[in-house]
Amino acid sequence: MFKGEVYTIPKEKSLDRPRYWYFPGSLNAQKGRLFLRCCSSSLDFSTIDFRCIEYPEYNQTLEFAKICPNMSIPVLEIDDKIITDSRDIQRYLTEKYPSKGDAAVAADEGKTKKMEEFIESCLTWDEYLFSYRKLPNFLGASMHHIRLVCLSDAILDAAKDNSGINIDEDALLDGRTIREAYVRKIAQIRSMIQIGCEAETPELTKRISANDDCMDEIFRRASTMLTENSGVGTDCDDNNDASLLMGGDSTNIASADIYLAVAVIRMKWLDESYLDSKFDKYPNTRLWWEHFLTLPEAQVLLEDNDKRGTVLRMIKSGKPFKMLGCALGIYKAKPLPDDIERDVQAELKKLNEAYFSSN
Ligand SMILES: N[C@@H](CCC(=O)N[C@@H](CS)C(=O)NCC(=O)O)C(=O)O
Repeated sequence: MFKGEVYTIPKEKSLDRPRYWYFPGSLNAQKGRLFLRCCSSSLDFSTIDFRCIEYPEYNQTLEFAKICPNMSIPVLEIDDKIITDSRDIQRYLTEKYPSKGDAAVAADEGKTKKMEEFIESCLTWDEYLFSYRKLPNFLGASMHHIRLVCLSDAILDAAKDNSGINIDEDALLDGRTIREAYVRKIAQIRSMIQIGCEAETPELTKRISANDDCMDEIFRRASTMLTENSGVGTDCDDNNDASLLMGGDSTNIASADIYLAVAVIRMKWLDESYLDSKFDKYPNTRLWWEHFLTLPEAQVLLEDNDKRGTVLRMIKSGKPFKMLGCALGIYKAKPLPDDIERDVQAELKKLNEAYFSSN
């Protein structure tokens, strides 16, 4: 839903060390942290300025929209670039600071093609649909509620006469005006509420089932890659050498491993029996996962997915009060001016049509 971009900024405005905007619970941000963790030694992980934001509040502010017009995470500021999409982050890092695993893949045309195909198939999995349909409904709905409160506060503040901002003329990095960016974002969140939190319609049931087929295809491909690249047999009986998806040195993670790992840990969090059914069907993928977790680089993924840390972060950022406020109807988005509301409705209609016509 939030396809980002790569923006080039004047060299004199570029930072002297990379800055990474993220939140540990975000799957796309987890990917980015792992890409950075696995990069070549010319990019020292310990020198990166990691900005863990208050999510999903801070990313809706105009301050954040100025670096990422979609108001989504992750964002990587590096060299003379601002990169607002995890796929673009992966491509940039693979080109400029390749991990040992990705460098080995790049040296082999056949493997490069296979890895690209694998990543593309991972990207067709609708992580949002999976996650929000599994999350307790009150939790998903309140997170969206928080987004809508922050979005309307931000656009209403910017539209005030004394704000010094012209929402119809001041443009963001992608050329959209502030009004356009906020109208779209509010419509996106309303559409996400319908898709992820409201009663399941027959159309949604079809999407959920297609999404399951998609995950099955990802595991089938992963299993085949393990057999072809690593010699790990599909039934695990013949060879117990743990290995990685692209083969080669089994200590060198490649991007393909990262795409699969973030999806696996998301499934583990939300529906462990679902994950087990995939591991049971493709047993060598279970072996891959067990091996992946032993690698030092994988520890950032475990850190990001630490359950105790997540609960503490939620408490610290006042989420329980906001959720209670949502339930009692006292924490709610301020109404939008008529013209903005009309634009949001029109955009919402377009988004829903596009979502249900694509498959
Ligand atoms: N295509 C983008 C998607 C990024 C995305 O959807 N990020 C989510 C968090 S996982 C987000 O920031 N959503 C907007 C919000 O929560 O307001 C990417 O891969 O980086």
